[in-house]
Formats: sequence, C-alpha cells, structure tokens
Amino acid sequence: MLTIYSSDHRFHHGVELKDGAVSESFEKPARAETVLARVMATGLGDVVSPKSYDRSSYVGAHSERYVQFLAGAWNEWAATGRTCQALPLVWPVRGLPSTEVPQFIDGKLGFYSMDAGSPINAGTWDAVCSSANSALTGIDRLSGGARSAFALCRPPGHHAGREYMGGYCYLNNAAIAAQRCIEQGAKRVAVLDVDFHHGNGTQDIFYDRSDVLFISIHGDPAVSFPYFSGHADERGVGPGEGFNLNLPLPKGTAMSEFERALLQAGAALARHAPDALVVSLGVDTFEGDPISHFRLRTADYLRVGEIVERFGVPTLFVMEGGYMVDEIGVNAVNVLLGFEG
Ligand code: Q9C
Ligand code: ZN
Repeated sequence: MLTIYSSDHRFHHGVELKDGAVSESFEKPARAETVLARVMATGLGDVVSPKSYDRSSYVGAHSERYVQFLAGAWNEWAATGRTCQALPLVWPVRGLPSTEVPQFIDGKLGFYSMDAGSPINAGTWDAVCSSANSALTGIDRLSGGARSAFALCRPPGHHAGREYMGGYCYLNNAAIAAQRCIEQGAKRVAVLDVDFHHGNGTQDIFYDRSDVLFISIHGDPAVSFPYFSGHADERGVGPGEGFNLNLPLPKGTAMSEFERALLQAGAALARHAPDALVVSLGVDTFEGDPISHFRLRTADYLRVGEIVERFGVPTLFVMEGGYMVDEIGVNAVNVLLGFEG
C-alpha cells in the first residue's frame, strides 16, 4: 500500500489546556514520525510526497471565508505584536445574539472554532495544507485505479467542520478527499470514522447530503469529547436524512463490541454501495491511550483492517488521532497490514 507523507507537518506544534494549566499538546510531531518509521520498518510500500493543490480544493468541504481565515490567521495575530501562539478564548454560544464575523482576530478565532484545542503558530497553515494535500493525493491514486492508499496526515482533520477548527483539527482531510471524489464523478462515497472521538466535523460537512454516507464509531458523547455531537439519533437532515450513522459505545469498550459495531457499519455501507471509502483512521481506541477509554489491543487492529478489506470498496485511509506515541505506529500500520491480508 502506498503511503503519502510530508515532513512539513513539523511546522505545526502547539499547546493545550490540561487540568487548568498550559502544557504541550498531545497532538505532536513525534506522532506522525512514529507512524512513518513503522511504515518503513514493515515494508508496507512506497512513501511519496503529496502533490500541491490550489486552496480552492479545500472549498466545498469548507466555506471560502473559513479557508481564508485559516490562511491569514497567524499574520493577523502576529500583527497585534504577539509572538505566542494564537488560541480562541470566547465563543458564540446559545443566547448570544450576533452572527456577524468580528473584525478583530481574537473575535474571529472564537467565531471559527469549537474549542481551544487548535492553536495557530507561524507554521500551522503550511502544515495544515500538507496534511490536506496528502489526503487529496491519496484520493487521486484511487481514481487512478489503486485499491487502497494511506494518507499519513498530521494535523488530523475530523473535528474540523464546514466553518470551524477544534480538537487538534483545522482542515477536514477526510471530507476534502471525499468531496474531491464526488467532484470527479463518483456517484456515492462513504466515510467510516473509527477514531475514538466522534467525527463531528465530517458529520457537519455532509449532514444534509445523500451522496456521502457518514458512519462514526466512537465513545458515547455523554462522557466523551466532543460532548455535543455523536448521539445515535443524529441521522442527517433533508435529503441527507438516513445518511448519517452514529454508533456510540460505552467506556471500556473492547474489540468484541467494537467489531460488532464495525460489522453494523459494513451492512450500512453495503446498502449505500459507494464507489470509494474514506476511513478516518484514529488509533486512540487503544487500551493505553492517555486521553481515551476504549480497550483495543495491538493485535485487534489487524482484525479491523481485515474487516474493512471485506467491505470490498477502494479505500483511502486518512490518519486521525492516537496519542500513545510509542504504540501509534504499530497500531495504525496493523490496520493497513490487516487490510493487505
Ligand atoms: N480529556 C482527535 O483525536 N481534548 N482529537 C479532550 C479529554 C480534545 C482529539 C480532552 C481531544 C481531541 C483528532
Ligand atoms: Zn480522536
């Protein structure tokens, strides 16, 4: 299986608020490097750099004004004289009346985000583009006839909605790839999200559409980030009704229950009969993950890949979360090796 990877992800690194203090983000450069090292050690296949794509390739999944905001946010922040990274601190929640985009960067940061988990520094935009471009390059390989590809994306994407960043995500790499697939003539596409966290951003982007089926298996939002989406009764709206499937699972979920959800996802996928499948591949479902609470083991990821392969659809794997740095490479690559059979 071909891997698409760019070292440009290293331009992006930041902080997060944890237990009332600022600390290094769990979403750090070493994550992607561990996965790349494992890809090479196992001889999974060639590793290539992403092609470049115009900014307009991100519009469709996202709004034009959001893409423009992301591209210019660091310069607007730095122009105020601050050299620290940019973080939002105020949000337009229920009850606040204005829907206008603020003029000042501090207001824009809140307008275009869901949490304070996505810091912006001088290199963030370049890294974000390299990540989205990896997913786009991957989908182009599928269009060219490949039966699978692995976009080793960093930063991740599935929490980023049509007009917001959050949860370590900026551009929704999986959604951008799925959208390109449709624009290039596919009638139906599916996104299957197996990251521990609900893929709220991908759900947001495709919620009113019947051409892209979104399925997410994740920790019950009653007790897990992102808390405000991911319930089973979120099924899509308008023409998209019935094309969004959430499969929340309880704390402590191990492979037997996770596998049952995967097979349920497979049945929904078969009814949709997609031309291509994009898998949002997070391995924060691992028993040792520091911010999640499922109990998958390293060998279980081989089985995950095997099940996905049996769906029989050309598949682009897009890297999402996974924070136990030492094990993320083995676990993510096990899914790909399981798929290869
Ligand atoms: N103690 C992804 O996996 N912080 N994002 C939650 C829980 C945000 C995860 C803190 C987690 C975002 C792509
Ligand atoms: Zn996650």
